Amino acid sequence: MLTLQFGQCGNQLGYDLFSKVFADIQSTNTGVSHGANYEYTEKTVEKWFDGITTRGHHRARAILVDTEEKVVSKMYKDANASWIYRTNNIVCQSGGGSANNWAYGYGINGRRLSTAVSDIVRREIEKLDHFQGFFLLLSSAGGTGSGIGSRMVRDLREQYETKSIAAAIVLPFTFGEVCTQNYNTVLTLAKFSDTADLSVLIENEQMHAISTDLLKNSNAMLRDMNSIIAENLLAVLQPTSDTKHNVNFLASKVAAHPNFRFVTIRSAPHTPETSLPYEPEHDWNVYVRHLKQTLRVSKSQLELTNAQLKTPNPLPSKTAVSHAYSPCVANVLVTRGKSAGNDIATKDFRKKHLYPEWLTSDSFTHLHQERKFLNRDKFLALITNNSEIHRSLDMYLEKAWNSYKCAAFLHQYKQFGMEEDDFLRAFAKVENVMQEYKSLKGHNGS
Ligand SMILES: Nc1nc2c(ncn2[C@@H]2O[C@H](COP(=O)(O)OP(=O)(O)OP(=O)(O)O)[C@@H](O)[C@H]2O)c(=O)[nH]1
Ligand SMILES: [Mg+2]
Repeated sequence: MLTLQFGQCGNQLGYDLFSKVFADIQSTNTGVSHGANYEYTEKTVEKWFDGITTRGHHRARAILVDTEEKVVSKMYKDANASWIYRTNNIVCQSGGGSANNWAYGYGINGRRLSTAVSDIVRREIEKLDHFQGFFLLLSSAGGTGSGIGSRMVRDLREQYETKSIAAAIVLPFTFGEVCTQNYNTVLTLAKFSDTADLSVLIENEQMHAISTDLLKNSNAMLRDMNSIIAENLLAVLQPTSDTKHNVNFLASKVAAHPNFRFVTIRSAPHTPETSLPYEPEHDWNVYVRHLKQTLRVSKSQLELTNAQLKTPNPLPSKTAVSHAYSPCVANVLVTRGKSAGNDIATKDFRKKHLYPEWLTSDSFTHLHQERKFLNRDKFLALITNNSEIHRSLDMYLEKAWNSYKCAAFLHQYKQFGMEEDDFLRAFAKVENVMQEYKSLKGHNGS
């Protein structure tokens, strides 16, 4: 796999991701034989790294793209790291950033840097016997990650028609950040929904809430949120017992339909470091049931509960209330840790009512890895492609449209070559995707 990190968020998150990959292969409490751990480590290294330097550092197979030096320069100068980035893979022409402006990133900085990025991509792929696909990391709110990221996803699609492209896109906090973030988000989502095979959408607000509510971190910083994001992504991407497991395989399982390519990841358990020794040993099914609950739809605004922010309940609910679940196009459950083979019951995720009638292929996949993930006894991630995402899409659309109606900030985009038609096409694209998700119905019409 080849990872491309764009802008401040993409680069910071990428750094934390590679650090976690390394921590995972360094972890000692693996729960499996030496041989099985060796195989896991080999596969991990093959996926994320590209050889070892003469000083014994693993080299990340990654390309770093930014328009400000400060973030990337911090990363390759980290002398304590046990892994490093290849300095030749850094594309950074200091130009003071892209001013939180997608058009500036896409049209000006993207045009300036795209050939350099494409050259490195070609060089990296030529070195590989088996290329597993691209993995792009960026935020949708700024100008560089969103704009250059969008330009590169378009270019990669043109240059590598049959290769898989997956992305992790960080969505901004809904309040208190920059005013152009909603335009940038809509423009980014429009491009990725057309060109990437699979986009994992990550809500910063949700990550912040997990950090404060579940991990009891009263002063959650970006680094803390990145730690949760990186764990979620790795829980999905690290090797499992299925030998086909790679980006291409995941995309074919969870985002096979071209109208539904946005997914989210739910995971469990999340426990504060200090209470880990006292954490009760739940069996697998407590967590599986908990993850299923994260698919519940609240019936009214008043009943709004967010199962992702609760600790798993070891007892099944006794109340007779029948909950509605958001219709899903596909779900992939990844379980990591020791199991007795038949002690993970996944029938709840196979229930017909979760999936639309028109689906012909199998919409649920369970992947397992006996080796413990980051020293945890059990860790589960659900990668879900479901209707609930329409709420976030709708919110960004509405906010962007409200600004657009009064022509707010449009001149800043027109100045870099964007026209009203470009905006309208992006609005129409995302509106369409949002409506498709909103109108999904489960088997019995729920
Ligand atoms: N989760 C997370 N979000 C981040 C991080 N850094 C920035 N963000 C979010 O990303 C958005 C801002 O985008 P940046 O990535 O800083 O922007 P950029 O791509 O560098 O673009 P310009 O600075 O405009 O050139 C905001 O929504 C931030 O909350 C990070 O390390 N982690
Ligand atoms: Mg920046």
